[in-house]
Amino acid sequence: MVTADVSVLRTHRGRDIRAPRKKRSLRLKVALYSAPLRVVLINLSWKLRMLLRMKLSAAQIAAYDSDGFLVLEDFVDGTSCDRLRARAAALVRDFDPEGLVSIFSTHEQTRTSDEYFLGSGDQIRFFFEENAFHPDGTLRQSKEQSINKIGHALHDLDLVFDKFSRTPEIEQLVSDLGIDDPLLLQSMYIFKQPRIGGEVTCHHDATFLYTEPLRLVGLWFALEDATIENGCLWAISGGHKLGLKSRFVRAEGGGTRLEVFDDAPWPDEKLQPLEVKKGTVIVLDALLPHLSRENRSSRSRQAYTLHVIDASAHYPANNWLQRLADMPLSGF
Ligand SMILES: O=C(O)CCC(=O)C(=O)O
Repeated sequence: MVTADVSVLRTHRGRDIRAPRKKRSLRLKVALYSAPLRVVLINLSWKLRMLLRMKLSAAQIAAYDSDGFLVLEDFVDGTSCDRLRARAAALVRDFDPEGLVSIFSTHEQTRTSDEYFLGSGDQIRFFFEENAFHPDGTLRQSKEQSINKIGHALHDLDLVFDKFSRTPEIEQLVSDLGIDDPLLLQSMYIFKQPRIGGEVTCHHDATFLYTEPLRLVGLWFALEDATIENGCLWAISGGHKLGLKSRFVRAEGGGTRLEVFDDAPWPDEKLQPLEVKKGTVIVLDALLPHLSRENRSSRSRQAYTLHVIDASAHYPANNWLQRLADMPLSGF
């Protein structure tokens, strides 16, 4: 024990041997300081380890706070992107569209508020491009070329998507951005089909996925190069400081409604294109205004999005996206 070390030490012969005065005081100092020193050193090394493990630098976190988004190139390797694309293609191949006429479009929110859409929070469901159908309801082109997106619980129901979504890198990334107790809320596979890939109008994610307080991070993974021609994301840098404009909620009598808090138009002139390479992740603040334009090119622009919330925040019961009690949200 520390006290025995610095006081009287006895030999096996029972003779007192005291450390020379100078040496004893040094030992005393070490004893006095060793416990707190140890705590400080342990803390320092823990902080250092945390810092080293951090995905983001202080400058990147500052840029995210000021711009509302962050572009991280080469976040995912090409093979993982290809694996996800192959899995999405297989899901579409196995999907039978017979009788399904739910067409997702942010222009027509009443149409999207059908049961199929509202029940998709804990399912894997398929949503068609608005321009996919002839007036008689038949598909203009192949099923594979007509799907707008798949949502919204791919990360929980499909092993390949689960593996892509639950990596130490993503966990560390959202932790660096202050999500301490993460829950993977929503996943979407977005095809942005060649020639008919529809526009996603300007919005911020908090309109659709709201928490109190706002604790939501959106991750947009480019699975192919995204350019202006094939419909890359556009964002208003700093626009997350404009505040919450609206909420897309479940209406009391069924369906959905848009609760508007601020109907001022978005400052479109400030939109900037985010052209990125395959493997890049774009991190989006919950309030960042962003959009994507139509894809009139001959190339698709496939992307995967994942939205993570903090378990400490309240998730309102009137958010459009809900899950049944038998499939609660989980973390990494
Ligand atoms: O990928 C896109 O085209 C738009 C996606 C988007 O805006 C979103 O997921 O919030």
